[in-house]
Amino acid sequence: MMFCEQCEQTASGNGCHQWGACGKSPEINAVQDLLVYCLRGLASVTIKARELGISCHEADIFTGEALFATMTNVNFHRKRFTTYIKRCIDIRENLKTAVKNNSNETIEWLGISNYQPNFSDSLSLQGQEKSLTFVESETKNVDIFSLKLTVLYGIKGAASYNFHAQELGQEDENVYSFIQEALAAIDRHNLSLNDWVNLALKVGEANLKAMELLDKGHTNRYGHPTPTKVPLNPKKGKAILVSGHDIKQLAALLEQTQNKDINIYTHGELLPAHGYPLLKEKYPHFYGHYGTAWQNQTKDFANFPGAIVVTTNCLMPPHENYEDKLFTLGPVGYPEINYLPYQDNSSPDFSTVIEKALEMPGFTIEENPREVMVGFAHNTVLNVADQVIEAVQQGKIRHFFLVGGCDGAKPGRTYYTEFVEKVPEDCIVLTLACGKFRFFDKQLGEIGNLPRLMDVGQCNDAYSAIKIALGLANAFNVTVNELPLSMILSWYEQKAVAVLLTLLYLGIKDIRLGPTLPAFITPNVFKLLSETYNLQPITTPDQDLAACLG
Ligand code: FSO
Ligand code: SF4
Repeated sequence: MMFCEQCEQTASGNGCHQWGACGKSPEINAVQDLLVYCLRGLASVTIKARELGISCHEADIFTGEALFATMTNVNFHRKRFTTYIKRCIDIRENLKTAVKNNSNETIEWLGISNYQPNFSDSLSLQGQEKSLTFVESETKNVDIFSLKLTVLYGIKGAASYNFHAQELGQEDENVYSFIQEALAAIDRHNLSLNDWVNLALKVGEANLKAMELLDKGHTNRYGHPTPTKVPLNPKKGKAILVSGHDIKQLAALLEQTQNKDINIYTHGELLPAHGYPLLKEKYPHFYGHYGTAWQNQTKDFANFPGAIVVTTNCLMPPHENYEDKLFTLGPVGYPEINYLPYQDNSSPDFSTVIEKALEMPGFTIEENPREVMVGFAHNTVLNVADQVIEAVQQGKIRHFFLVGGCDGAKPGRTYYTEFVEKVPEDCIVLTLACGKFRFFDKQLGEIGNLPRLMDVGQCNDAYSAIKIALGLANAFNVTVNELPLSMILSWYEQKAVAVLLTLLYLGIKDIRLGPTLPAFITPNVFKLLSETYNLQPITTPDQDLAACLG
């Protein structure tokens, strides 16, 4: 028995109860739930410690990484969760001691903050019990439960972006403290439906800040993305494939593979990394892109003739025909799969990856050249804002569509391919995240000098799309909702939940969401969101296009 409905592929659209559609077993689900339970207990202690001016940095960073590890397709390794739970309790108890030493009052901690798992007994069983009690007690008010889950899943997404930002040296105390306040709120029973809606919108606000920090981390280190052609055809030679979202760890691998005659390829959400000029200039062996979105990895990874590193989600349970060349790092993990140790300077040690790549044949034949363009982030697009405005005023551009979000295996996701194919020729398509692989290599041509298909970046670069929308709204002297812009989004996991909450926090209306609505959103909560924001499910490409073009 298990309960999980945090992602779009949740079984039959109403929660995974026997086994995760993502491959997560009930045992792993239970230890993840136990970790989240312990993080909720740690959050209350951290809030008190922060009030007393005690440094909470260790708890802040740990909470982010631990939440990240519980997201869909990140970590399937029970031992890693045991370690996280032990560390969580240690950090909590150390903070309690610090609180005691810094306060004159005697503090009565809530039961959840005194909880002590029994490490000599099954943590899965203990997690299952906590999870069942939580679900049973919360389902008395299904709408509040729905919003509690929205907040929990949203902070998982925000925490993952914040984790990357912190790796790049960008931090904001307010984001950490909000994550802890939201975690602690899950155990509050005195909040109204309205309070929970407001808390969910605050998740969106915190996520906006986290994405902004991450954008700053990327652009400060690697420059602003510029339009860049990325080869899709492999070239002869030894090869390493890097998947996930972590550009810092990709950069560390590029550094460690210099002058080794190994070409580095991106996979999935790392495609936009080619747009960062300081990576391209410094590392000539940073070559091209291989494969498409995460759900195709069993085919892509099996066929890749070199070593493969997965830096974040979405990791699928590996097949035996490629597991020996697969490596994970950071919060990612799978039993028996190589996990990279970290060096003193906080970069992973990639020597085993390099050895594996050199042992393997690499690509032995050249293929005909194929390429895509990346690099249409906020700096690039807003630099040509004058051209965009002129084209709109002259009637050359009728409408902009942001067709972005996650990909996945459901057949209904062909909607997005069809939608882009049907977008009229006087309209521009902006895209981001892994959903773009449905149409990323389509030749949509140009309007004037502007490409009709522009890749804004990864899912966290929703920040860039927001900056572009705000920049254009400012230039046209209208609000974002008044721009000739429609957002057609696809979601899969908790980062997408965080991004959606950010858009709602910004008051963006008329978003179309698919391929299905989240199972954790009740009809009442959805009604509320549709009445306030006109959030609506996708229908058919023809019907939605006609409605957007009015
Ligand atoms: Fe995709 Fe996976 Fe980026 Fe997600 S690779 S589905 S929303 O993790 O984060 O877009
Ligand atoms: Fe099911 Fe998604 Fe949870 Fe996996 S993460 S168990 S697929 S709801």
